[in-house]
Amino acid sequence: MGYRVVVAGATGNVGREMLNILAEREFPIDEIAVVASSRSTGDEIEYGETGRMLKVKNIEHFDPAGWDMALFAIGSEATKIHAPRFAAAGCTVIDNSSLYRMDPDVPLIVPEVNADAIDGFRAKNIIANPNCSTAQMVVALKPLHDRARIKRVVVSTYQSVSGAGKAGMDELFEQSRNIFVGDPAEPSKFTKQIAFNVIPHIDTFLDDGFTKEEWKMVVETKKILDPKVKVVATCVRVPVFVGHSEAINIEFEEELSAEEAQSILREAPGIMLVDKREDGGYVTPVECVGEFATYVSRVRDDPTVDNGLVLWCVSDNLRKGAALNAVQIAELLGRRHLKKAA
Ligand code: 2RA
Repeated sequence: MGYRVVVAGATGNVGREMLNILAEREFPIDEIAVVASSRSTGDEIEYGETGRMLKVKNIEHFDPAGWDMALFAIGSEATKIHAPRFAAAGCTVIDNSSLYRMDPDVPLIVPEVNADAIDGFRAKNIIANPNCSTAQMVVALKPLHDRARIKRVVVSTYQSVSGAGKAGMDELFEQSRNIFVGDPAEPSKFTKQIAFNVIPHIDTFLDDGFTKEEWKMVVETKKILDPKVKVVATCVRVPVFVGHSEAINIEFEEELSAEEAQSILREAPGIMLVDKREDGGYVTPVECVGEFATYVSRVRDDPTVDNGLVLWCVSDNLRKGAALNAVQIAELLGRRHLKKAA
């Protein structure tokens, strides 16, 4: 016996990946509904690569009563309207937007890091999925934090355009083509040309000069991993279609050599260590597309601080950074709280 599951926003980048991953991981489903805004109503979408076509329903008219859980990938504005409605009807919402992440009554979960925190979900019947750049970083930090207590993290991100949705991917494609043929390459989704360029700006600016993406990395890491960990981030958009990369400098309370960190990471859940210290002996974003793992490479001692390490971390932002983590939360929720008789 399986679950009755709704995927909201099924026609977007993340929603499609949610369907793919539910199918790939053979999530126990009795019935699945795909819902989206009225724009997509009536469209057909495949359930993974099963050949089974699902008709998109209008979320406005969808009655969530009797459905076990809903994976939301519809953005904060629509989430504000529909998440409380679904949750009140008894359908647990696993939300990919930023709306509830810092709500003290909503657990913010990365299963490899803070699975136990899910037990608080009943306060609102909503569970939040972290931002993509935070998710992969905390998976890499957790086993090192458990061993040597992290004091401070300095992270620079190299984030793919798929983090900005399909429009971001289209803009990189169109601009690249236009530049090749000599046509104008005006920015629209991004603030500057993204093709053959990098843009040190993701999400809106805050009063202190940081961007909201950078702020999210700070506050979400504290909520998921440890409020005592200090984080400072610089988030940069790069002309890569899928896969976020991060250069992470870590200061620990205790001594931890690069060699021991490699051994710890080799065994850590969700991590694939690829660190050969030779040409090509590291992972780049194109190699992580479609994968479940968070890849770690280039682990080395930082000689400029006491107890410091530097590493490189890459993951499929649509998967561990969004859809995979949401499905892992659904699996955890099922195992711990919504058990179905076999
Ligand atoms: C980005 N963090 O990459 C966003 C997506 N959640 O723009």
